[in-house]
Parts: sequence; C-alpha cells; structure tokens
Amino acid sequence: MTTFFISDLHLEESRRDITDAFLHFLKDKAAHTEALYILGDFFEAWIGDDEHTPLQDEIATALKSLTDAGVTLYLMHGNRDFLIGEDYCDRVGGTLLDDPTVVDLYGTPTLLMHGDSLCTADVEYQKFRANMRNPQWQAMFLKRPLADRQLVARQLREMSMAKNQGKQEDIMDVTKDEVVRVMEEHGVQRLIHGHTHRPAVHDLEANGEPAQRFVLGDWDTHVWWIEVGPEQAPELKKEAFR
Ligand code: OKV
Ligand code: MN
Repeated sequence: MTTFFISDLHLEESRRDITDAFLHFLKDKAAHTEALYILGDFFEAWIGDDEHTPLQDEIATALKSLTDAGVTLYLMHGNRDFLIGEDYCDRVGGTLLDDPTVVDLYGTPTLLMHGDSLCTADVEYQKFRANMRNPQWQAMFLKRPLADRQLVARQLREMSMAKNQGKQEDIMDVTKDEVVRVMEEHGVQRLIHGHTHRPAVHDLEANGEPAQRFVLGDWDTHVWWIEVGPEQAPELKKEAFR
C-alpha cells in the first residue's frame, strides 16, 4: 500500500522517450500502488479537451487501464496544461484537484501544489498567470477554433522560452517566504510540489515547528517520483530512462 506523486513530464509528440518511460512506469510501478497523483505539466501543452491527438488518446487509454485496475488517479493543473478539463479526467477515470489542495497522507496533512504560484519574485509571470487562470479568459479562449488556439499556444511557448532566457536563476525558483506563508495558511508541516525542475528535499520551519518541502523532478533523462506509505516517510526517487 503506497501512494505515488509525479509531475513535469511535459509529454509531447516529439519526445517518444518520455511517453515510453511513462507507459513503463505505469506498468512497472504505478499499477501496484493505491493512488497516483500527477501534479501538473503532465502535458507540454493543452488547448482544450476537444483536441484529440494520438498522444493524448494513447495516454488516456493507459490511464484508464490503471484506474480500471483500481488505482486512484488525481490530476492537478500545471502552467502548461491548465486547460485539461473534466471531460479528459472522466475519460481517464481521474479526479481533478485544485491547486493548492491539502490531503491526508496516512495521517499527515500534506499540501499539494504545482509550484508556479510559489515563484512570486517573477512578478511579470504572476500577472500573466492570473490572466490565464481567469475563468472568463479561459471560456473565451476555448470558444475559438482549434487552429487559432494552436497558434496562440505556439506563440506562448516561444514567448516563455524567450522570457526565461533573460531571467536570473533565482527568479525562477520558489520564494522561501511564500513557501512558509502557504504552509502556515494551511497549517501543514509537509508540502509536495513540482514546476521548478529542482528536485530536492528541503528542511525548513513553519508554524514554529520543523517542516519539509519535497520538490519533484522533471522527466528529461530520468523518471522522478515520490513514494509514501503508511509506515514509509515520503522518499524522492529517480531512475534513468530505459
Ligand atoms: C510563462 C510567460 C508563458 C511572461 C498555453 C496552450 C493555452 C501552452 C500554453 C505555454 C507557455 C504558458 C502556457 C509562460 C511565462 C509566458 C508568456 C509570457 C510574461 C496554452 C499551450 F492556454 F493558450 F492554450 N502555455 N506557458 N510570459 O511557459 O507558463 O513571463 S509558460
Ligand atoms: Mn510548471
């Protein structure tokens, strides 16, 4: 009986190796767990549940087999796939989680986030994020033809690459004070998130007590996951693609 967490696979057609690593991870590891949490940026891009690419369908089939076999699946949005909707979640037998969400992990309240909202030093990004997360903007965007949305998505990805190149390293990491603030707001001693591509376990203090922040890794050359059990403290693990 264990629970797994992953994030930041950035699945896309041009990275067959990542999809293969994920399909293998499902069969080899996730199939034997109680629950799998995917904490955002599972897909490199998402422009609406009405787009059906071979990759999306292949992943949906694999996830549906997992959930049909009795594994509970939770999906949280990232900054790239925040338009994944209830339709896709229903198709795969998963449940969409809000960012942030507190879950009870075998008796320990654990705060789950994608992680981009913690990067408060990047003020420009936070403004941009607020706009894209605005339900009115999303409703307008989703009404546009698929071809228009594909173009916008491509432009946004190019813009983000250009912007990030000029940004200082520390701006793109979480703000330590913001981490403590959200952990105190939710009264938790444990946080799990992804997004920063800086996998690590950090010790800190929150609510006047020791606390821990677990950061998932992005799937580029390695499979990264966090494993937790009733008698097993969270462990950050990695394995090379094969
Ligand atoms: C981060 C910034 C983008 C600034 C959106 C479909 C949607 C992909 C996306 C991909 C890129 C946002 C969402 C990013 C920072 C930018 C542009 C400017 C000011 C769609 C597919 F919704 F339109 F369908 N993207 N990202 N910028 O990397 O988070 O910092 S991003
Ligand atoms: Mn992200």
